Amino acid sequence: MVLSDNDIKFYNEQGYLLVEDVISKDQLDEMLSIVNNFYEKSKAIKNNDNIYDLEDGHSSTNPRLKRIKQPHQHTKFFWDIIKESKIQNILIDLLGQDISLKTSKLNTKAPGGGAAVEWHQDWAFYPHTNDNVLALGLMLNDVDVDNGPLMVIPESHKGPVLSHNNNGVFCGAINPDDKNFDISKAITLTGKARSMTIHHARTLHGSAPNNSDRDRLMLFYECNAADAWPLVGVGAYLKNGNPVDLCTQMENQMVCGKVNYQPRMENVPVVLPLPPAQDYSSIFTTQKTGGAKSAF
Ligand SMILES: O=C(O)CCC(=O)C(=O)O
Repeated sequence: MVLSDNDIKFYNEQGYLLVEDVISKDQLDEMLSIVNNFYEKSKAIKNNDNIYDLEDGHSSTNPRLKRIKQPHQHTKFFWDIIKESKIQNILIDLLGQDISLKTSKLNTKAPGGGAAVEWHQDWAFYPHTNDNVLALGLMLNDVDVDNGPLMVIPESHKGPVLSHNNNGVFCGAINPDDKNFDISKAITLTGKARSMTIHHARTLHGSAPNNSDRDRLMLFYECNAADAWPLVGVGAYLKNGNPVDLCTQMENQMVCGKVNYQPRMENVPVVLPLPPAQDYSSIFTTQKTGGAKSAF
């Protein structure tokens, strides 16, 4: 075990946790060098594609990125690091022995106003048969109050799933005026590079624009117990064109243990993320084209 009993109790009660020194300094250096290469390559890109979400003002001389999508699929290091650091054992402590990785994303939040992520519950994007589902946020640089840290509402994972719809479409964010949303309860998760946040899929969270002069590099891994099956595949999470491809995808995304074809059904609140917003290719475009009301 990597987490203490108190850590696990805290996570279960509060719906989030912060852990320090999750990867080594050498691993961080290696990651930053790979990230640097992504930035270099982005100089040739003019529009969002299957790797990059660009920030306003992006250019070949001043690369500004919102996100590098699914880095573990482009660079093996981002997959191997899960096993070669404390990450896998942290996941085992929280999710059990059979664990699947749904997706990864490096939210780079550019300096000088890089995009906010409006308040939401990941669960609203991908309800599962049970809620043994979480997201890890590994900090690749220091995250403080100025560069748009992740904020969470403690215990919100035990509360309702708030509406993430606007004008009849799934807009990927709650309405900040929702009576079940109390921003005064928000906790800000700051930390040194190599720290990692963990939040339950139903925990309300969001982050403000980055008004500092530094990026905010947080690498998110979204994982679930293998017996938690997604109910509706939001594009990036379930690409089941046919049953053979579905099984291959499920095998390929196992962090450890075995695929489980017997979903554990629990009495969890579910609203499907449908109908989709006009551009549902990422959370940023979903929130923008779905007309999400900003809390920031
Ligand atoms: O980058 C952040 O601060 C939050 C990311 C997030 O919640 C998401 O991408 O779903």
